[in-house]
Amino acid sequence: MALLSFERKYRVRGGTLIGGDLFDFWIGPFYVGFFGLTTIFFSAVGTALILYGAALGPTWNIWRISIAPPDLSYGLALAPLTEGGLWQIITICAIGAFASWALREVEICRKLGIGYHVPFAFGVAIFAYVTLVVIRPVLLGAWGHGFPYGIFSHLDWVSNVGYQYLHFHYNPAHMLAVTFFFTTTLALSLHGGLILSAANPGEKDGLPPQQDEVKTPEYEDTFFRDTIGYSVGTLGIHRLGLVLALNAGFWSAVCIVISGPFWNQGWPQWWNWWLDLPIWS
Ligand code: 07D
Ligand code: 07D
Ligand code: U10
Repeated sequence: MALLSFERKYRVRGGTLIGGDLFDFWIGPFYVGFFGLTTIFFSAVGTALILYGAALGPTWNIWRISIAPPDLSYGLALAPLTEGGLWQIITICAIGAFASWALREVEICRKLGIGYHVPFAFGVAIFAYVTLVVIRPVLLGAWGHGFPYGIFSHLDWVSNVGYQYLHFHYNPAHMLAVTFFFTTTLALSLHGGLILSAANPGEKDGLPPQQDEVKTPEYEDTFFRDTIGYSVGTLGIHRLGLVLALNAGFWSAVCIVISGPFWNQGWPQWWNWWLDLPIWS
């Protein structure tokens, strides 16, 4: 079915989580829904507050604009607007916008009658963000442990927090997260490469590419059986990709939430458990 006639068929009312038929319509290509409105609301307020904070700050240099969280001395209290209060409201807007976006995805999945895999996956990214700016600061007792909202300033935060634990690479959950990120790119490159190689084999036998046949999944399976002795299969590679990527985000959240709340020495020291094993004595 052509895309446009498909859209005509599925663009009917129903499947909303809240608001019934009230916001159940489209503007151009975009589905609106109750959560479309809340997305627009939170992103508009959050963006306006970032612009306001930038106007108060020393620079309009896009790389250097930064909205800092409150000083540690404010603990978990609300801070005055210009001393971290803006950061606190922007954080509420960001969480509101991300959660709205995920719920709007859920409504679209319900309309289409498909699974909730995509909003679930986005939920893992939201979880990582909430870990950085809510869960860990609450566990440490101060909003000041959140990261500042600025392009370069958030990099400074990552570096400073990393060195606070001497050598962040020794954090075992960071190792897992990094490995999952690397494996995700490996899996996507293998999958993208394999699909393109089967769909568009290139010039062969003097035929221009578009006249060549698209190869079946048997060819794809056989390539990996011949190479590594096993093929995970056409559905399997998508399951694997999702699992790898979600683990990357999940272990990232773990690696930062344990830094401070559950381990406050350098990460190299954590490995002393190995030296302390009774088998060495
Ligand atoms: C390609 C999808 C499109 C999304 C884009 C990001 C904004 C921010 C706001 C000026 C893959 C849009 C950016 C709306 C503008 C203001 C106030 C996604 C794609 C293009 N980071 N980070 C970047 C965010 C954290 C780290 C780039 C966000 C943690 C490092 C961009 C968050 C830590 C490096 C950016 C966030 C951390 C970056 C490219 C939230 C650990 C880089 C991002 C909400 C996770 C890289 C100058 C990208 C860079 C980079 C955005 C959180 C580390 C500005 C929105 C605190 C080490 N981060 N980041 O392509 O070039 O993502 O930085 O959590 O080297 Mg970051
Ligand atoms: C948080 C983003 C959520 C985004 C959302 C959506 C918009 C809309 C609109 C485009 C989690 C935002 C959307 C704003 C945009 C439009 C229209 C994703 C988030 C909800 N590290 N490290 C990680 C590596 C070092 C340190 C994670 C590698 C050093 C600290 C990942 C190396 C030190 C923290 C990772 C390396 C150090 C991390 C980041 C190499 C510094 C964290 C990915 C090769 C001296 C952070 C939860 C992530 C973390 C984190 C990788 C080095 C410190 C595993 C590969 C040794 C302090 N590092 N790191 O989390 O776990 O994504 O955060 O050296 O806090 Mg590290
Ligand atoms: C996959 C796949 C597959 C496919 C695919 C894909 C995965 C095999 C079948 C998809 C993959 C791709 C297309 C590849 C590229 C994708 C990436 C690299 C990922 C990163 C993506 C981006 C960087 C693009 C980001 C763009 C976004 C998020 C869209 C932004 C849109 C909006 C802000 C509008 C959202 C609409 C809402 C909320 C509801 C309705 C509202 C409106 C219509 C707007 C009207 C409102 C106003 C004008 C009011 C003003 C609003 C304000 C002021 C607030 C906005 C604030 C701002 C700061 C902008 O596997 O299968 O193929 O294709």
